Amino acid sequence: MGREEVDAARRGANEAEDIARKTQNRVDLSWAQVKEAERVGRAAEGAAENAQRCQEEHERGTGTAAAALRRAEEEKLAIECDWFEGVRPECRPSEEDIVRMKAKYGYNPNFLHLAVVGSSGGGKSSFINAVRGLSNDDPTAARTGIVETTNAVTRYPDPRPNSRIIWYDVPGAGTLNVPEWQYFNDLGLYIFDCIIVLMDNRFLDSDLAILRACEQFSDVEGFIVRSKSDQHINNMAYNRMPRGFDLSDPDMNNETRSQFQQMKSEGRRRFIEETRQNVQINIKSNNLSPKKVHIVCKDALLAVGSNLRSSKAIDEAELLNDIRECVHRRLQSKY
Ligand SMILES: Nc1nc2c(ncn2[C@@H]2O[C@H](COP(=O)(O)OP(=O)(O)OP(=O)(O)O)[C@@H](O)[C@H]2O)c(=O)[nH]1
Ligand SMILES: [Mg+2]
Repeated sequence: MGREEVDAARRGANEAEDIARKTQNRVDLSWAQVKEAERVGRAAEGAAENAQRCQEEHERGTGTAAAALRRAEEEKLAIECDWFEGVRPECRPSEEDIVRMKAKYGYNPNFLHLAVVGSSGGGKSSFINAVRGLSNDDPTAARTGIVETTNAVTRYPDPRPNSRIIWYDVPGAGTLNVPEWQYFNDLGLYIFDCIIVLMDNRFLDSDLAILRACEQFSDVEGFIVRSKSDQHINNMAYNRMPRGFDLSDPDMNNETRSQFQQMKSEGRRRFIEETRQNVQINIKSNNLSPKKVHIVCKDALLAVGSNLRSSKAIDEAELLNDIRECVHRRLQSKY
């Protein structure tokens, strides 16, 4: 082989080597690219699976959250409806609350505990005096009058021998500045055996809230009593008399006197009818169970309780009897 031919063969071999190297490089590169692509592919698949899982979890989570939100909204709506209809959420006292309140009020398991509630000046203290057989001026009586506002729950054991009743004079919601629907729970009225709601002119929101609570707490028996019947009947009669009529006139002639008596019996009939009607309307519109109203005045209560007759009496005998029956029933259930 000539020199030129050797050089050409060498150049050819170099070129071939060069091409082979470049090809090998490309092959290496493609292989690496394939591997990288595979890795990226696997990572992408993993990410896709993750994304799918997340999506599903998210959907499940969103579904659960949406259902919980729907339920919460329904409950809120129901509570709001109840609220506007006057039904407040029922909150039950704990065992500790009951123990604390019983200790506070000197609860004695061998006795019955009867509370009298109602508006300020409605006649609560006078009522308690009368049912305990005391007139308002008795030295052991609860203090009464326009300036003698009872502003703390006060305990009055019944002074009659063998009586197992303890009376409690409970200040009105307005006196204590307690919201009417918290009044029952805040004052621990759930510990009483019986609650007498004494209304003077009309039901207060707190009276209705207490009657409602008595229905929820089946252990507490509620009574509705309208007080001061003598005063209301007198006022009705007075308003129907001719102008210038003066009840305290010592020179009043017999005709005027008998006209006033006639107005009083007419007023008494209307007062009883209107009171019974109004109470039933209030009970119905507040979704309370039917309940009778006892119409009383302090003088007739005191007289009837002492087995005396009273021309002012309306429901006093029936009320005292109903209270006696309630006491009897409760004492029997205790033993
Ligand atoms: N005519 C008449 N007056 C009554 C009757 N009951 C109470 N009163 C009078 O009404 C006023 C208020 O009576 P109280 O017994 O002090 O009323 P209360 O609900 O205890 O009043 P507070 O403790 O201030 O909330 C007093 O002047 C009583 O004499 C009643 O049946 N007939
Ligand atoms: Mg009082």
